[in-house]
Amino acid sequence: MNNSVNSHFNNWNRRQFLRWGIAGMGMAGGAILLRHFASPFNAAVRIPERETDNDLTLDNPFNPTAILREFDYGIIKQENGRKIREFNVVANSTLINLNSAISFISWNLNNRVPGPTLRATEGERVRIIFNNEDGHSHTLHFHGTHPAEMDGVTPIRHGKTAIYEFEAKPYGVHLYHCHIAPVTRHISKGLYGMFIVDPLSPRPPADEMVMVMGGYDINNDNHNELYAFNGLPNYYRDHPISIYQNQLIRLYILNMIEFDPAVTFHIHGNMFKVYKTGRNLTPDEETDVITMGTAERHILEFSYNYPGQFMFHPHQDIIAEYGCFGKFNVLPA
Ligand SMILES: [Cu+2]
Repeated sequence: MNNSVNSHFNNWNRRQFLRWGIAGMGMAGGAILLRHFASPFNAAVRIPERETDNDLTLDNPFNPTAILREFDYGIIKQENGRKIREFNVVANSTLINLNSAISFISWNLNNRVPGPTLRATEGERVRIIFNNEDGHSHTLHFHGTHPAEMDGVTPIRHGKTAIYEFEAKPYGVHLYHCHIAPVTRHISKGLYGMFIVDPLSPRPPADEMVMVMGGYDINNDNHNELYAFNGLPNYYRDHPISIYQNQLIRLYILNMIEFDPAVTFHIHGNMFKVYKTGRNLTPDEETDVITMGTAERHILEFSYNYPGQFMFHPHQDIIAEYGCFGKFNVLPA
């Protein structure tokens, strides 16, 4: 079992723990548990059991089904009476198998593409400890507001550590990525992830999931040859995402595709409400296709009234045909 799998199970246990509403088990994440426990609604959300993964034949260090609902809340520390939410992010190079024929040396964060979905609440002090174990210089540049010295554009060399610390604000869906030139290359190799800042009064309960759209320039010609949701091309085509009928889905979506100026996202058989950049608590519009330039991100909310399988994909269909394609498997309520 590698670390990403272990951390997945830790997160999964935490979620189960929340759902069951058992208090006082005493663990490092106690403060986190209490904060979420304060919401009376989470217990109402049902998440289908994960099917047994039969995809180990591809032998990848991460699993998009785990990435989908995995949130990294960090570790809570108290320093001089102040609460700090601390995250650890490590850059490295890892060979990943994009399909049965094509391997690719990714530059990644915490051994996965996309990197961990970091999550905090508005106004919290966050500290990101960034260790660069990769041979190239990298950085973590966050979107959202922060002081200039925390902007993550100063190269961090191999073997060095940087600490980024700032107040998480404003609430919404943000991102982080390496900002070393050429940025196209550092991003498309895999150095990016989502940064969710929750509003002080939580959003309603939902089956929450993350999708990050990425592109792979296999032959360094500044064009993408393959695309993916959450790291592996066509993964959710071959492993449809199980969701329950008539249950609210809250999808945090981010476009990190370089070289293509913009992509759309479309779901079949349904409409979704759009919360642009997650910066509102009421929807901005309702549609079934939304356009995002690189680094644009939104919250989409929907629920399926009919069971069965429904595709989702960008409506630049060539991008869907080269890997950015998946399905929801809607289970009867
Ligand atoms: Cu980099």
